[in-house]
Amino acid sequence: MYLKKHQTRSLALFCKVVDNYGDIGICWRLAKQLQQEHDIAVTLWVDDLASFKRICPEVAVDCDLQEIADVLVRHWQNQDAIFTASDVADIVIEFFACDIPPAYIVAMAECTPRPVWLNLEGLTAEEWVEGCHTLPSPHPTMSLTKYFFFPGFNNKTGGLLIESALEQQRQEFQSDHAAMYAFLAQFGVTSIEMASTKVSLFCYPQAPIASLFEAWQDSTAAITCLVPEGVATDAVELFLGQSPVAGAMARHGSLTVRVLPFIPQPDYDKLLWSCDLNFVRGEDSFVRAQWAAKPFIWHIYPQDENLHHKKLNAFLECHTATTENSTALSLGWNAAAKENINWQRTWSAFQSEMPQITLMCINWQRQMMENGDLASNLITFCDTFR
Ligand code: TRH
Repeated sequence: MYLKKHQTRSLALFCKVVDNYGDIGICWRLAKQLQQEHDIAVTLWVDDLASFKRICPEVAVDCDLQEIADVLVRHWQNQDAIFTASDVADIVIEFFACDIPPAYIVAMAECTPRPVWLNLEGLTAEEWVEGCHTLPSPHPTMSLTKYFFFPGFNNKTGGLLIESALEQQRQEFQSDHAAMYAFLAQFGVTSIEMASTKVSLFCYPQAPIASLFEAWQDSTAAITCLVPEGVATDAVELFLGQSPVAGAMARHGSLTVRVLPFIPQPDYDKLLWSCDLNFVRGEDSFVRAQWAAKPFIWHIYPQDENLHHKKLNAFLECHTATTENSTALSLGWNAAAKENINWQRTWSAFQSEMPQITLMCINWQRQMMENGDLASNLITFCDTFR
């Protein structure tokens, strides 16, 4: 395992990109943070460099081994690759129960002492997670134990990913109106739009975007919707009357829609910080919206048999920054409402509550920070084996 001179510990993080950008988005944040804040030599094994490049333009898609931000990035292509005990890191993390190469597992069993082996699970607010967090799972045939590690919303879980400098960066950025304006102006946002209700829109294609756009067009206050290229393309194209490429824009009634390029991960944070309301999805943008301390509506990743509705309701129950109208919007956005939602009426009520919800979001964000950050909680757990 490759260690820099001063480093005493190594960690291998295995990431399979199941879909979209969240898998690599989360793993990339975690890898960087462990390297930078815990001084651990991190190797990130990832099977899809093209998805990685979308959120991190420094990635070379044709390179099997590269160093980015001091993290060793390896293209994980071959499940049958050969490994020996000397290749094994002190801490091994598989993300979302991805199957790490069998030879790596055999090599782990040959190590003395054994590495700490974790399965980093997906985020859910469901209560059962508290009972499963850090549970051991002995290997059926080898003398090896894997431990479950769950992110979550309270101190009975691993908490949420947050870099130590993020909060200060956010506060500085949000208190600097000129910086926010300069950031949004690069996407064509005008000073008049700057004074409108600014909304970022990141969702899955099945969201009822057309209904929301209609409500926004009829809104009494101006709304500027910033949507990354490739998101909600059909509805956005219909609204624009042209191809939804980066730079395209149109205004109908109170609503201006602007298509943004898909931006690098640190800029996506700035987008969330700059907007008054964020529509986010999946896991990573959902967490980042909470750190932005602004109101957000979550489009949860759809699962078979509407399993995701259970997860959505579990979150809405624990999230303290909700009102009747924000809950109605969330349920309607996820097709989880028992009755049809009147988008115009609900939006208008929600919009007038936004200042109050923003204060509630600031409190929620503080509450989440009290749980500690996921990377530190994970290392503290690993330290118990030392
Ligand atoms: O992209 P997602 O839908 O990803 C995931 C995965 O699909 C995964 O398989 C699934 O398990 C999970 O959802 C629940 O949504 P997410 O998690 O929000 O990830 C998006 C990432 O893309 C996040 O790191 C932020 C980043 N991003 C940018 O860097 N630039 C952008 O312009 C945008 C819109 C996002």
